[in-house]
Amino acid sequence: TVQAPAAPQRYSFVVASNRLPVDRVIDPDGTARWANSPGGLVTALEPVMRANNGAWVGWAGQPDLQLDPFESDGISIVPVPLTADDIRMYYEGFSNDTLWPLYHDVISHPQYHREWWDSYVQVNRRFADAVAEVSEQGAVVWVQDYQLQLVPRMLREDRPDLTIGFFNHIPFPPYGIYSQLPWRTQIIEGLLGADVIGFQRLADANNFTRAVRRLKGFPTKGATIEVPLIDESVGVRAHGPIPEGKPFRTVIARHFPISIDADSFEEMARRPEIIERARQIREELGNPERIILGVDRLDYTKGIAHRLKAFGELLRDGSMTAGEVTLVQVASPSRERVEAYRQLRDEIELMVGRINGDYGTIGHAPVSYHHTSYPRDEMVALYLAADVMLVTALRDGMNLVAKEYVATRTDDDGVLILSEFAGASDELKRALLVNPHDIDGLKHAILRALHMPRAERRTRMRSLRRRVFEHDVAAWSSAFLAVLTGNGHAESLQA
Ligand code: GDG
Repeated sequence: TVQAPAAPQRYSFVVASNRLPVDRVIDPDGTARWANSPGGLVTALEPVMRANNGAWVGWAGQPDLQLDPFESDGISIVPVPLTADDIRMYYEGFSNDTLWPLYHDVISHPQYHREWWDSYVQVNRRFADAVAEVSEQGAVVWVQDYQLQLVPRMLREDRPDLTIGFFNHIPFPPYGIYSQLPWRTQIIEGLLGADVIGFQRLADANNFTRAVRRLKGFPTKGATIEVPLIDESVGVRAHGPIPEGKPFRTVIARHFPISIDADSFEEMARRPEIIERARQIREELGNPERIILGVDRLDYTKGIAHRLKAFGELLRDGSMTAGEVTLVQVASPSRERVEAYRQLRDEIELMVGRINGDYGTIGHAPVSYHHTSYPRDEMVALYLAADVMLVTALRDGMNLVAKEYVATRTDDDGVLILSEFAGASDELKRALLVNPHDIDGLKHAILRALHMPRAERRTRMRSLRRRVFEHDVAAWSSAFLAVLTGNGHAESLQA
């Protein structure tokens, strides 16, 4: 006898993101298991998931893996499979080589390929189907990020009963740039399927509403967009008569700056073994007077070359010497199969080699460069060891590294240099704000940070810490979900 497949379990709160918050790890004895990857998003959403019968829909990180839903550390996981071709065209192609550079002000040239777009549509459809299948009647769905921008509309068409939220973790570009995209209208229509569309900065939300006006002509008032109920292009079919006086649904597009689990960073920063490790790091570097730190995925948006240029020139000018100051740069491997990232790696490593070759001594390399991904403990020890944290992004949705550095500084010490092109600069106003394109300005800020008196460091760091602890990632998710359940027709979620 053939057994009918079990009916899928259904959930009242469903999060969808390209990547699941779990990693498949192989133990030494060869058995595979799942480990939760401890990102801020999971930490923030875990309590909401538990209180509301929640599930997470996404890709498990490996090609061609057909998996049934499972539980990992109390989180219900619904895997969506991707083939090797999907990964090449939807993920590495359209997401990371079209949308990523386009949304970051075309720092690198976006590639436009029609077969990548077709794959993006197909995979978004697969995600929408998976979400629809596991969402119970009237559920709240929260779709994450630029890989899944078509999912809100697809879901609204199939499941008008759902309340749908979307959050964009990266910038939304000005219309003059956005309008390059051959599929610009379809993406706007995809997003407008949501009840609430969240962005990092006010400027991102404004760029989006402007694109809506230009491409769809829908009226907008502040954060509110009026989407006509007779317009099927945004996934709305009027069921029954259209209410007189309100022939539209309202979509809210506004900013909800994301944050970190500040308490967990602070807790780690107080552990004696991590404090000891910070001391060791300084010693291993040869006890320089000052340590400057950069921590980034190796990405062209992060402005790593700009910071190396400024640092190299300061050594050349004699403003500091290799023995006095060390720049520790962690560049964690990222998107290594995308050509622009391979070129970037060569460019950065050439610069590091030049600086160390020109200004290093036998005992001191001015740049301590690490193309690797460290465990979280080591990252916190590095933050503690750093007198100056250098964040020089050319464009960045938020930049969590800046907030993590601040959260670990329980000693109210350390100086944050922060690019005004990172979303975090809207909040972290007492950092030394810089324009990373202005190399002289950047050099000036580095010198100012290196020589800043203790009293000024303390006042600035206290103010930064207040902001990060008051607006942590839990505050971010509850703010978003409150607006979402207020605008959709769902009951409010349990906190
Ligand atoms: C996107 C947006 C937005 C990095 N290297 C290691 C490591 N990391 C961790 C950091 C931080 C995270 O990765 C990076 O977050 P960022 O926010 O700095 O940047 P993106 O990866 O580009 O993130 C960004 C974010 O989404 C959230 O919305 O802020 O603007 O681009 O947490 O600590 N962690 C460990 N080892 C490493 O080597 N353990």
